[in-house]
Amino acid sequence: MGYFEQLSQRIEMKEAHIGVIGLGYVGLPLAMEMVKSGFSVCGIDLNEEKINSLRKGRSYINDISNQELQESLNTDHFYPTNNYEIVKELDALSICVPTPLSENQDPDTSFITRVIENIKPFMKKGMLVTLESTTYPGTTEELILKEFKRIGYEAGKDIFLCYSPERVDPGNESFRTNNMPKVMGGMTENCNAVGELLYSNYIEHVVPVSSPKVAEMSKLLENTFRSINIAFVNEIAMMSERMDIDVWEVIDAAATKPFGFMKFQPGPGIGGHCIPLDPMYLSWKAKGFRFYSRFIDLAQSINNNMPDVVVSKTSQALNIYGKSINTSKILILGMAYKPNISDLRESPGLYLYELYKEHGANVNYYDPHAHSFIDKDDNIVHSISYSKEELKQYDCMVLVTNHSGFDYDELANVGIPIVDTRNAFKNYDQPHIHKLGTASKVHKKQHTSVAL
Ligand code: SAJ
Repeated sequence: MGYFEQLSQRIEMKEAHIGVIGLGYVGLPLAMEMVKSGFSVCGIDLNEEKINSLRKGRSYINDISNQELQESLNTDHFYPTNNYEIVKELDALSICVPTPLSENQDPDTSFITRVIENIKPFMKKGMLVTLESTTYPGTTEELILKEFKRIGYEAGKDIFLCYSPERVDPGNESFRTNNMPKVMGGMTENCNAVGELLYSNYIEHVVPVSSPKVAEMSKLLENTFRSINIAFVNEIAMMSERMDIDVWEVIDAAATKPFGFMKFQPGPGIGGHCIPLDPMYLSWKAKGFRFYSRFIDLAQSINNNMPDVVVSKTSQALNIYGKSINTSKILILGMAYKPNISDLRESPGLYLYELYKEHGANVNYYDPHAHSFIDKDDNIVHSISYSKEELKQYDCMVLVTNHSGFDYDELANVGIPIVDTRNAFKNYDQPHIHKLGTASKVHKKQHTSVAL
């Protein structure tokens, strides 16, 4: 019996021992689904704090409760460790490590290459290895297959190699790891078959494609699509403001079209660990084929320029009251990169904080979820404690993240200028509220008087 048949049988009998490398917001939920489907799972992460926390039944991932984690530990089917030697006992590995950008905005695949170096000494023939980290087309072949060939393994014969992009959307109650369709691209048909055989035990819908490259490219298309459309609607917002049209009303009207349109909304820029980064992986790789994606680069420049657009809008709003950003007291409302979460990664609020400071403002922020951050001078900045009296001391408030927990009625009635980058104050049509994508009313009146 060949390795393919052996591994397939161990999977069918649920005797296969699976490893998940990287126990973050992707790896830990995946490991829990594997345990729930009856497999014995080893969670590998070099961060000892994470391993100790997991062993004590304490989850550090919002989507995994302590109870769910403890239930997995109680089954004796989940074993967290930071020791790669365990790979010798395993039949399959899923790699879920970060793929950030380097200082000069190039892909940083060092986490992937470090995993491959760590597992190579303990690999054995007949294993399935699946990479899940978002990355550029060609990564699985160039960084993993090449290394396996070096130790004499042939894909589809004595090693099975797939790419299956993660689609975890933290906090999304409707689409979780088990019911999110999962694209799977194997190096060979055998690789695809055994990858699909394993994953279909804990993922409801596995979508096989012809190669890892197709799977890698599909994930980047998903997120580059978002980045470009967000940039486009940001440009429409700036255009509408110039033309004295309310972009939010325009978008709501366009969104009544039941087909052929998808609603995106302007904002102060894009944050998170996916949308700002993933398109750069694609444009970087394409350049190696002498293909320069103007769409991706243009979208990146528009989105990355949105904090400057908001600063300019703030300057206009203060100017109406004879003030400038310099020496003004500015309060940023919401620092997390999207509503009702605490995640600050790449958040536009962080860039705005630094820009207002550079323009001489005295800046604070209030965010009920994100309690503090480290600014670019390595100072810890804490969210202010909130009170209506406290708000009156500010010259301007800037709504950056529309958390549902904000009291918009109270904020609107403080009476100081508000720059609203999310249409959070859509029900308030007062002149002191200056919405991104609409001309400032008081400003427009002055403009008309000049015309007379
Ligand atoms: N944003 C806008 N306007 C929009 C949509 C988003 O300015 O119309 C901004 C957000 O404020 C945020 C950034 O873009 O700062 C990213 O927002 P996002 O809604 O794309 O949220 P993410 O970063 O959590 O993206 C993830 C992605 N999921 C995966 O990669 C597995 C993305 O593919 C999902 O579409 C997205 O979640 C989602 O829909 O929630």
